[in-house]
Amino acid sequence: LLPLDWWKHCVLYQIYPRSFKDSDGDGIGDLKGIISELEHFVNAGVDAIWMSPIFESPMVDFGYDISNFYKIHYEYGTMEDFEELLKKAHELGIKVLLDFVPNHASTESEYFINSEKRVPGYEDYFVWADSPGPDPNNASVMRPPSNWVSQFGGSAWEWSEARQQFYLHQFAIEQADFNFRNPVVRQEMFNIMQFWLDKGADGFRVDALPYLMEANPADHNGSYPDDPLSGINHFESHQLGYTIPLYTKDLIELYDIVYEWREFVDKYLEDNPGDTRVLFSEGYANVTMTMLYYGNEEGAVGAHFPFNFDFITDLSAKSNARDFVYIILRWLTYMPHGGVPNWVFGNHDNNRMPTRFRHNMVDGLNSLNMLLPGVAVTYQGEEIGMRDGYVSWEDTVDVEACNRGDEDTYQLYSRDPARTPYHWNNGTNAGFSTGEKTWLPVADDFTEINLAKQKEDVRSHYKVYQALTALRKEKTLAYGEYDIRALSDSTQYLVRTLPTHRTYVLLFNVADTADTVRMDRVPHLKLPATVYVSSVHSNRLAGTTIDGEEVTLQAGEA
Ligand code: ISL
Repeated sequence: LLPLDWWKHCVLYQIYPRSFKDSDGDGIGDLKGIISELEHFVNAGVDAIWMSPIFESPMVDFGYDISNFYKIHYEYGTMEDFEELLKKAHELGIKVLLDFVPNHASTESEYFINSEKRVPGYEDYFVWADSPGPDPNNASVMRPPSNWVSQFGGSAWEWSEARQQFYLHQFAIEQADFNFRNPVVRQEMFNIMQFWLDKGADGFRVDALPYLMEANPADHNGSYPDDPLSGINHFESHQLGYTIPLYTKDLIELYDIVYEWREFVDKYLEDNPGDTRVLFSEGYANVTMTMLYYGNEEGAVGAHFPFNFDFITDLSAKSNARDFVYIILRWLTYMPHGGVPNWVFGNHDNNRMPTRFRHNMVDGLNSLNMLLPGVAVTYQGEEIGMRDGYVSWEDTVDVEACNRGDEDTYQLYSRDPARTPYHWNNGTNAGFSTGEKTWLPVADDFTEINLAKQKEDVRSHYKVYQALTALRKEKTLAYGEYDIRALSDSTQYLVRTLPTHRTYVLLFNVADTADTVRMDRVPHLKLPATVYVSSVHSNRLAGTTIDGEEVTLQAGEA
């Protein structure tokens, strides 16, 4: 067995820097805070971290609106802090990935300011378009080029008085979409990646890829075509298989750009030998379009992997064991030959895992994550079972919630509940900050759910998590075959086998009632079997054995 390349079986942990750890008491997390807690990753068994954007930003979309791609945001620290973080993480054997946001830039960026003024070289940096004319009902308002709607609500076109044209923004008004048909923009993206790779970053999570390109007016009589289904929301689009909208998402041309980026990082590695630098791509799309990020049938290679959001979009507390098996096998079935799978249970854009599923499923879900083949992704807090925080309308800061919501509906859209500060302990602000006020309120269950307590408790989500990451070092889990099936509507098994090595079996009851299953239906299982890890509320302790024809699993037990 040849050693696996570092990223192929790593535990990847997403840090949301604003909410991880505040070192200076301003109520906002920062790089020094992350540096002070690097040991957490070693203790938890994490191999790599990716940080949501840490670059200069007016913070309309909390860092996803970048005004300078080459600078660290002042609230987060300095370039020296970043260099120190990188050095210390690397000393501890932890890889560091950055968030690369190629689709758009802040309207406060030099790029945009220059483009709006038509400074030579910048004229076509963004997607600019003329208006078809003034609104017939209100001559002072210009009509937008098309009916396209932004992801955050409202028209995706914004009028620029200065330039007397509209610019496209598929997200907030302050996030202008780059024009990827312009070779100067394509080159600048290489420059940005090169800059951070030269600093020593191990790779990138690449943001919002499905939106990279839009229909070309040249193919539509010189104008941007109206989209019959523009503005359909994310959830509705998903119901319809994510094939819409037609002209602003999943355009086939965008994949070539991803393949170019892969060539670029591979070339970078050739010129700068060392450990593999990676690209992990972000995008919600149907399975066929998602798989194209890995590469295509013609042999082009893309991202090292696209994030697998199926546990977020296709499974919930309502799913039964057959749904789980079906959705897991879908990814593994559609994945191209040689692809590395990955499993994501939450992120800063979606409700937290224990809230979307059930609290009693935390350990079972973490077990699936860790025992399935490939990369296990953890969003900060999942290792201790953090739940959504309550954020009142007054405290709501998420641009999507503010744009689309009002006091009655904001909770349908708000991403703030998944972004509340990390629970380190039961002290002031859960140990996140010594400040008076934190940028988002700390969830009030922090006295019950926090890292310090879970380190002390004899059994806790954190200890289960630690045991699981330790178990991943076993060769069977890194190299072994998998077999996954439903034993009943409630319970699934996952078996991992490797010749001459120990076999591992996960049993997971996803229902909210107990379930009894027959052991002779689990292939490769030899009784008595030793329990290595079991959920916090299980009656079975590590080291005990299972030896009987039937096993009863409590609700949510693994
Ligand atoms: O969040 C979504 C569904 O839950 C997506 O539609 C999401 O908006 C899309 O995948 C892009 O998200 C990323 O880029 C956005 C930023 O607001 C998100 O935080 C980021 O993850 C714009 O940069």
